[in-house]
Amino acid sequence: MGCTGSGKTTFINCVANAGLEVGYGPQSCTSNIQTASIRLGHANITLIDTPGFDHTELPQAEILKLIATFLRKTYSGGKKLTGVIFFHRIFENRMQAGISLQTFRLFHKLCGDDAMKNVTIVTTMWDTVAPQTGEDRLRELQENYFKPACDGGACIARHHNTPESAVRILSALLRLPSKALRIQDELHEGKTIPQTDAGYEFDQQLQQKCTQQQCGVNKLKKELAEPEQSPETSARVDGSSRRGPEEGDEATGRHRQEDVERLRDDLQTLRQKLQKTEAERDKLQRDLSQRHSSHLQNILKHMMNINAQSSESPLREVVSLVALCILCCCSTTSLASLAAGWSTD
Ligand SMILES: Nc1nc2c(ncn2[C@@H]2O[C@H](COP(=O)(O)OP(=O)(O)OP(=O)(O)O)[C@@H](O)[C@H]2O)c(=O)[nH]1
Ligand SMILES: [Mg+2]
Repeated sequence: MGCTGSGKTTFINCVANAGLEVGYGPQSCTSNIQTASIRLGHANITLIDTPGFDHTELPQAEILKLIATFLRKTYSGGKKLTGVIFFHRIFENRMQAGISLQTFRLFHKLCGDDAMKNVTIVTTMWDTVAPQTGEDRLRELQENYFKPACDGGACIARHHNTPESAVRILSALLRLPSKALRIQDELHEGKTIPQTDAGYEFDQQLQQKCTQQQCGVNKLKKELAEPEQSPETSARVDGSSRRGPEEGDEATGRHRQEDVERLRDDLQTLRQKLQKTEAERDKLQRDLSQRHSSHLQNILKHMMNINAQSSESPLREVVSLVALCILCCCSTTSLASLAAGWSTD
């Protein structure tokens, strides 16, 4: 697992000669779970490739659902994982690493603390950085971002994009007893995906993104309301006003005209940014609202089940009252979705 473009599929191809499609552009490549088999010593191994958590086309919720569903099925089929690999590109600067690390938090919740011993964080793309830069980044990752996972037993390994290096990483994992991931246990217990630790983490990240988008929108709106003069413009405008009459009205007029055109372009760019940010925010809010509706639907269904099974009238009354309270707390949107959900049952 890992971010898009971190080298997941390339790793599998490298060791299994599987010929799976790898990406070469900015778009995500793998959109479904795919597997490849190899034999290492006496062990038959199935390598499972997943789409990146930050897929460029598919929503993150969809990726989480895809992976969780796959893991639930393998668990029900009596198969546990021997190892889980998280891929991270060593060249990532702090900002790119930010996205990777959000992804890693989700990955950590999905695996759970108990499975950390079966986790290897594989750093890729060592050939694209100067050796010292790579070493510095690795140290920073070990001491900060991946520290909780390493303290819990996870290992960090370097992959040099060769079959030998991939075999070394897999062989180390093969020595471990297989283990169920946290999300597998949770789903087996009957939780829905949003009720799992990974689902909760995903919800938190979604809300955080929504708040950030809202701040961005507010900032852009403010900038549009009071277009700020850049220092360059101010200097030019000030310079124009200080110029003596000897430079003539024509030059001053031309400079002013240029300033006005530049400001108009800036405004146009800001408006486009605002539209894009608002669209992203609306999408996030829709996602959130849908998730909350499905949470509430689950709670209500559960309560109705209790109600149907309970023969004691005081309990039935309490359950009905709580269900009514939940309904009252719902927003209109949630109610609409709830109604839609009920009517399909
Ligand atoms: N230079 C270099 N390129 C690499 C390395 N590993 C992978 N790549 C390149 O990185 C690009 C992305 O690799 P993929 O294997 O498709 O990445 P992925 O993680 O499967 O990406 P998604 O399928 O989009 O989630 C490809 O062009 C690979 O050739 C590496 O170690 N060094
Ligand atoms: Mg891939």
